[in-house]
Amino acid sequence: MAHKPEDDGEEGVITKTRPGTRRPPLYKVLLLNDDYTPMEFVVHVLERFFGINHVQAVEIMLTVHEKGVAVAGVFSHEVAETKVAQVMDCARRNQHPLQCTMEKED
Ligand code: TYC
Repeated sequence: MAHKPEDDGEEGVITKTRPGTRRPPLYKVLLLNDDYTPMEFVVHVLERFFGINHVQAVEIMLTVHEKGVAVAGVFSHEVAETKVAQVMDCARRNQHPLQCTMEKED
């Protein structure tokens, strides 16, 4: 299509982020360290409830073990709440003190 010299010819390309179009906030699901929960149990939880492969699950578990906390995943409020409940219920049923919380992303 013909266009003036100052026109870039990029017609119909939407670049504006519309004011008032807000994405829902995301929540980090965090695993906390403790001295008693077995490492293999934490790895199992990461695989089962977060769909994380074994190698990455070991990596995340070791990060929690060394740093005190790590992110298991980022989800909508409802999904994050479900993950926390599933982890806490599984830990309680197996009598491990593992703690899982959620935190709004900045
Ligand atoms: N610190 C625990 C141990 O030495 C292992 C552990 C890792 C516990 C991660 C909790 O979220 C956790 N057995």
